[in-house]
Amino acid sequence: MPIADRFELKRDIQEMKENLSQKNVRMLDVNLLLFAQHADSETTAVQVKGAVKIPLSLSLNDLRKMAPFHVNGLVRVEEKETAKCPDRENGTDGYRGVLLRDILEDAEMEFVRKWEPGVCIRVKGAGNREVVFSFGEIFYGSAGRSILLAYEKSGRRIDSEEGVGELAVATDVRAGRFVKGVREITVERVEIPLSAYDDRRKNIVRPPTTSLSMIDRQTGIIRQFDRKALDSLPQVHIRNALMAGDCEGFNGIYAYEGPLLRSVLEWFGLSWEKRDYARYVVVSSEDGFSAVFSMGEIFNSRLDNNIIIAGKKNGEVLGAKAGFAASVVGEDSAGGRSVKRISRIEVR
Ligand SMILES: Nc1nc2c(c(=O)[nH]1)N[C@H]1C(S)=C(S)[C@@H](COP(=O)(O)O)O[C@H]1N2
Ligand SMILES: [Mo]
Repeated sequence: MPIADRFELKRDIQEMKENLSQKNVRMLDVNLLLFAQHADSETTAVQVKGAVKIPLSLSLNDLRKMAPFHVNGLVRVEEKETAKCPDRENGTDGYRGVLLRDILEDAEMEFVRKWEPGVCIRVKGAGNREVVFSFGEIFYGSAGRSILLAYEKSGRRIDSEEGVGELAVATDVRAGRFVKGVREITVERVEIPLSAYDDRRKNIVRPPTTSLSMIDRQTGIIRQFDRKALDSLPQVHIRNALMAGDCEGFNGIYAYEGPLLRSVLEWFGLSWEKRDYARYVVVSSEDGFSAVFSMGEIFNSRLDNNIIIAGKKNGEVLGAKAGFAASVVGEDSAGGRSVKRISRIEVR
């Protein structure tokens, strides 16, 4: 039912109620309310689209038929403007719904293997709210088991005029990526062509890198980042990064060392205060291999302490194959976002 018709229905209900005697109102109220809610859930749907094999249109009732997932006692903390603003709790609730990961699996992702780290997922909701998640945080990391499209909040069904349910991110620090009335889930990929497969076929060996370019697409600011800059930032150690993938198979478990991607962005001039959850960071190499990191996972996750731009592996500077810097994500279950010979870090 189109939104306009629904409002009409609600107005009709109001009129009928006004024409009835007080005695009968209560019972009718309940029945009409149930009818109106039913009409809402049947007609409002979330569209799952973009780079998927099976575009989906899911109503609240469709979601209820999918594998359920719940998070208890989730404390929502308000997103704040500046670091000086006090932190405010915005309620604690249990959420029941479907993992964003499971919805995407049902829709079947179009990009696979080496292509998938360059994928991101854009979620749009009521009031034109828009947030981005990286493929990696949903499918490689444990955050993927905390991002859900909820249809029930503390035992009560979530009804909305626009869109469906509420997107909750249990591992985020503040609720800046929570989205009410979810309308669209769109799978996108950065338009960087992948020549890594071609390279291998033609036996092309790319030279090691000695610096990389950092670019902010919005401001146009460009800066070169080199080993000296890398060494000047606080170093983070990742003890056990699993290097394995669909394409390369199991390579091993290694210790890496380098600054957080967050520190590198801060060096560049992009601080937490300038975060925008509709934006993301693309790390890429000359061979077109790339990985996406969402602004949320870099600046607003309790799991943020593990995305590094590594300069050392097992205590030694990286070899020629990895260049002077490679991205490493300690939390990821595969080496997909480990971009070797990084030549570019772009904020989109
Ligand atoms: N620049 C670049 N980095 C890359 C790749 C690539 O082709 N080019 N392959 C990725 C993939 S798919 C995997 S599984 C790992 C493989 O790491 P290994 O070569 O050390 O096994 O590196 C990743 N980093
Ligand atoms: Mo891979």
